[in-house]
This record gives sequence, structure tokens and C-alpha cells, in this order.
Amino acid sequence: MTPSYHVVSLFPEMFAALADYGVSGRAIRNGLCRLRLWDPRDFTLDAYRTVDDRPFGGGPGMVMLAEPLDLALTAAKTALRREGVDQPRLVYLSPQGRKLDQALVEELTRETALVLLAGRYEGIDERLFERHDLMEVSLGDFVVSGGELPAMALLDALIRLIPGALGHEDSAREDSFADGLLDCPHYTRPETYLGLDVPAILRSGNHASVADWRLKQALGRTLRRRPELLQARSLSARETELLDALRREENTE
Ligand code: 9WO
Repeated sequence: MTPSYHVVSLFPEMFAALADYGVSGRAIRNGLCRLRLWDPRDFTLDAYRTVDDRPFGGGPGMVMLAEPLDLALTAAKTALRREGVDQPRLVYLSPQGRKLDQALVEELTRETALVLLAGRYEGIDERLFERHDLMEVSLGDFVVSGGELPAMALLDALIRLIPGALGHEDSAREDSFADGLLDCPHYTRPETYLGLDVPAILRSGNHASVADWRLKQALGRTLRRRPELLQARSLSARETELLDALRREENTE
């Protein structure tokens, strides 16, 4: 089934960055998934088309009104029901959410439909959470000015995993993180750039040695930069060997 991605956002035009460029743009153009935007301003009932108001209790900034968001989310759900999707997962992008990782991306690619909510200002009226089952997802411990860029990053991560989205079908399987490790270094032509050589092993034509070198590099980077990723992952006999070799090398340097 073709996945349908619905997004509720005050800035639907921003999603051209996702829909018109690169891997995600091609996937959407080729019909590998559908993207539909819902502007809460179109669901306002007052003459000023108001979407925000001052926070109860005072303080700086504005809060997104419950009603236009509620109506926009309900419209997205209704559209999906007409396509035969009954209980789509709703995702609100916020720094308070569950931290996104590749495992959650893979879990979400199994959904035939998602409704994403991109907030603005200081956030949304809390009562939205009582009307809709919103899963809060965070890309990390930082704040940007709205949920649109995080929503696009999440959608891009999802779309590139749809079969046929990447030209080379092995690319996603060989991604950094597909295997729970950081990526190995990459090189392309020329063989020497400003006196800096490409490692000889990569030009040896020995595919087994190349694979071994790449695995060792990936393990070494993960050990140095993100040791907690190794804790979370079981290692093959070969990986344990390479890791032991790396630890010995580190101690003799
Ligand atoms: C703004 C703000 C201003 C003063 C004091 C506290 C404040 N918090 C916020 C805030 O969190 N604004 C959010 C902006 C409201 C929801 C949408 N916005 C958002 C989402 N910023 N950053 C994200 C986000 C989402 C997912 N992963 C990382 C960041």
C-alpha cells in the first residue's frame, strides 16, 4: 500500500523543500508515497483567521489555538478514512518527545499513513493531547522555531526507506545506523588530493579486505565517538576481534 503522509502546518509552502528536491522529491513525483498539507488557518471560523492567542497565566509568546488544529487534524483523519485508513498514527514534533532514532524511523515506515503536526510559537494548547492520540517525537535536545523542519527531516528519513526511493537498492541497507554502527570514511577521485592519498586498501580490488577495513573503521569511530551504541549492540566474533585489535592499538599509541 502506498504510504500517505499528511502534515498540519501554518507554512505548507515550506514542504516544497521536501516535495521538489532530491530523493524525497523523486519518490513523491513517482507516486511511491503521497504528501498532503493541511493549513490550520483554513479551519479558522473568525474573520481574522486567528490561529494563536496569549498564554493563560501570562508570559511571553503565543500558543496555537486548539480549535483550528483540532479541525485540521480531524480533516486529515477524515480524508484518510475515505482511503481506507482507520486509525492513523499522529505525530507531534517537539523537544518534549521520544528521541527519534533509526529503529523508530523503521517502525514508522511500516505505517501506511501518518499525520504529522508541526507547531509554531511557544507550542500548542495542551487540550489537543486529550482530543487526539499524539505521539511526541523529538529529533534531539535543541529548539528550532517550528516543527516544519523536524517534520521534513522525519519524512525524508521515512521516504528514503520506501522500496524504489533510492536508485541503488542496497544504499539504505548499508546506511550509517542500518547496522547500529557509525559510517566508515568515504573517498572518491582523485587518488591523491593536495598530497593526501586514498588508503591503499580501497584501491587493492580485494573486496574482502575492503569490507574488513570498512567494518574496522566503523567500529573504531563508534568506539571513539559513540561508545554507548556499542553497548546497545551485540557483536559478531569478527567484530569482537577487530574491536580488541583497535583497543590494543589505542593503548600502544
Ligand atoms: C519556544 C519557547 C520560547 C520561550 C520559552 C520556551 C520555549 N519553548 C519553545 C518551543 O518549544 N517552541 C516550539 C517550537 C513549539 C513546538 C514547535 N517548535 C519546535 C519543535 N521547536 N523545536 C522543535 C523540535 C521538534 C523536534 N525535534 C527537535 C526540535
